[in-house]
Amino acid sequence: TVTPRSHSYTKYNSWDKIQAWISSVSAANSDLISRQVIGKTYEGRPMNVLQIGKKTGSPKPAIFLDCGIHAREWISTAFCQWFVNEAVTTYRSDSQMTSLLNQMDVYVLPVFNIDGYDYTWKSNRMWRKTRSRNYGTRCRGADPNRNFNARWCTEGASRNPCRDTYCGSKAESEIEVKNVADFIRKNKSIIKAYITVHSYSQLLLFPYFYYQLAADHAELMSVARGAIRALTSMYGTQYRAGPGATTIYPASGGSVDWAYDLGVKYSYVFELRDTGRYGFLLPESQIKPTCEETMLAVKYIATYVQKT
Ligand code: ING
Ligand code: ZN
Repeated sequence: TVTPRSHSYTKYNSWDKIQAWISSVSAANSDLISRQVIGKTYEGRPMNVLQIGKKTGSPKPAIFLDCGIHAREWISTAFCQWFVNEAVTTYRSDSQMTSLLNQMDVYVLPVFNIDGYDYTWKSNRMWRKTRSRNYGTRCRGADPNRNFNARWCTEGASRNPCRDTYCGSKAESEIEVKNVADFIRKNKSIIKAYITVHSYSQLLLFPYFYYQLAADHAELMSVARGAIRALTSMYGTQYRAGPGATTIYPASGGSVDWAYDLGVKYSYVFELRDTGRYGFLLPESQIKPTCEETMLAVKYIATYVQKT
């Protein structure tokens, strides 16, 4: 078997189901997948990264893909599961996937903000942040995507722990952010691309989220345009591409700017479906088409990076 029979890729899955799936999909595909725990969340849940690729015995160039940095963006988390399943089921039959996984590894973090994700299932569907305690207030959590050390808390972020964009008490105050940053720092010589998946707005964004063009702006823009062309070819879904600050809004402390400044040149943010009709509450009927079209864009970027 290549994939656990009981898992549904066309439904949203609770953390318990995702955790069981992480174990079974790794065990059932041990030729392609290795898993490692990069640390625990604030509430003690293990953060698993799946390394997907042909095992060659020597380090390969890699892509880091994370989903679910924001708890309520359920389609993001669904996409990472879809990606892993596509990788293991189309390796050997799809020439692009085969070549990619022969030459590169994809490190997938299926749920970045596990505590928050679990909270959206059990208590508050619209929760965004982590679940850490803050000093002097009952308000919990910080925005993990304002907590990276990239012009930390200078714009598009709040110092108020009760706000959704609270930047935290200092950069990497959130243990989940520290775990991911440590992992990427440790592997920075092999990580060639960083892809982080959010919803919603149908955008493909890249550095910077502050008012400055990236040194690689022209190349990042042209790769983004190619990725969007691939995505749109499937169902006609319209996307826009551009640097974060001018395409969506300025923000500091985001993982994509941090990864880019660390030296990961191909750093991208997806904002998946839709454009606001359902927003974060995207119906399950849209999981399949959203993931299928997004796969084309992610594979386009991955193949570009592989050939560069
Ligand atoms: N959007 C992102 C947010 O954190 C973003 C946009 C991405 C900002 C990367 C900064 C860096 O606000 C959503 N929907 O969360
Ligand atoms: Zn988000």
